[in-house]
Amino acid sequence: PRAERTFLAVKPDGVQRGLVGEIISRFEKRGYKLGSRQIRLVVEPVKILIFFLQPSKDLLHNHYAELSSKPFFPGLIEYMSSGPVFAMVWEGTDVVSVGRKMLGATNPRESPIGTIRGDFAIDVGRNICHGSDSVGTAEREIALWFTPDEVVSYGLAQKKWIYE
Ligand code: YYY
Ligand code: MG
Repeated sequence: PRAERTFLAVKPDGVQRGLVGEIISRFEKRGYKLGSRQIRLVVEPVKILIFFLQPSKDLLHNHYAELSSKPFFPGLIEYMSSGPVFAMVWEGTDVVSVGRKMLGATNPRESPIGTIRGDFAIDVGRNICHGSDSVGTAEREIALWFTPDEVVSYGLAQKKWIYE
């Protein structure tokens, strides 16, 4: 077991459907630690809220680079750039793989009940959340979405009650 970080994002449909709190809550209750402080708000002209980012198509092309030849890629970029995304860094033991299990399968209809996608989504192109698929991908995605000063380092008071 390793202490590691992952990049999670509530996609535009998850934001519009009011699922940000639900998704944060599941990771919080599990015992994981939120590591992102704030991100640049690039939704013009409103400069209101931290944690929100309407990703540019450039950012999304980079983020999903390995999928660029897939038939669903153009639709994926349209969908992901259609509104603000709630982007986060979470930290904890095996958070990349456990986080993926908490999200569920890519296709929500094949995702077990009890997972975020299995509980709240139906179509693969509206699967409400993103989670890095490996430790290496996570570090790449964190560096892509955040600057180093946007990631906080602090001790979690409940740590000794969660980890043995
Ligand atoms: O990591 P994960 O999000 O579970 O799946 P990926 O294979 O990385 O695909 C990224 C993203 O692309 C997926 O969350 C939805 C979309 N997508 C799609 O629209 N149709 C597919 N057949 C496969 C993926
Ligand atoms: Mg993926």
